[in-house]
Amino acid sequence: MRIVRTVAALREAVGTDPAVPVGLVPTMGAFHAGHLALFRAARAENDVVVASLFVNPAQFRPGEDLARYPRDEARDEALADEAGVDVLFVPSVDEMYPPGFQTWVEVEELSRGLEGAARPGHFRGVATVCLKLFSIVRPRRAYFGQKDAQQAAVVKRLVRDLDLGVEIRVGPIVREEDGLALSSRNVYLDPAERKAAASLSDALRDAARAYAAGERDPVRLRAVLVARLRAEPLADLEYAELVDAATFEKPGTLAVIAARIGKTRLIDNHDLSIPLPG
Ligand code: PAJ
Repeated sequence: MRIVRTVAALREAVGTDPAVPVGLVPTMGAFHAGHLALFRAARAENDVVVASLFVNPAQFRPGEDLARYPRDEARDEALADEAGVDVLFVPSVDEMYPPGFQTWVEVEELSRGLEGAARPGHFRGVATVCLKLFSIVRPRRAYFGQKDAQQAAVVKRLVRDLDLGVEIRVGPIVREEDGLALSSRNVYLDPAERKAAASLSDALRDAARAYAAGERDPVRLRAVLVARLRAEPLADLEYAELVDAATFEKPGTLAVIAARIGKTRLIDNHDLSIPLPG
């Protein structure tokens, strides 16, 4: 695996032959099994696999965890190499946002609700860095996780609206044994919080069971989600909604949740028309 830190070195390592399919997995590092599953999916479908490791300051709000976001490049390099990544792109902030940088892309409606409302400017940062990565790497396919469902919807819309010609693949959510969705931020949880964090997937499982039992009223399905989260004293519910998976408009069967466990903000989601095992 090659490690490159500049746009020029990346272009040189990847080449520009349109006949060679390139798969890109954008990441912020602190790899876990969710990231590794995306690397493997890219490996299976492309001749060249590029992963980017860039903690993108533009998608963090002041007061969020940019400064303390977990970073361990040596560990990430070993894991990426093992999972079949050919080129790991690790640019500096200056390489991605050189002095005078002032061009931003915004996916307007999809960025407004839920995560966009809780984190204003977040999806503008995500869309801009993804557009930059697509234009630097020129991948045939790019891989994202369903864990960040609204992000995946924003990126799909970006590609469609700007005719970027990148095939967006979305991998399933990889979960811990108790259902907690893997996240780089789970390391912030102390043991009691870690236990309480399972309440997010518990709530999604309860609602999927209610759906399987015939419940279709979005108000009552939402009440099932809320009840389970309110029953966990360490969980502070931010939102729980049922939305359409493509438009993120209400109503739909995609249940999306955000909650704080102590100081840590977690998100999860699940399509209620599919049972959630556990
Ligand atoms: P990051 O949080 O590092 O996630 C990188 C990719 O891994 C995202 O597409 C995310 O949805 C996926 N992922 C995270 N946890 C997962 C899980 N438990 N199961 C499956 N996939 C999972 O998301 C970002 O970085 C950034 O916003 C980025 C797209 C790189 C732009 O900066």
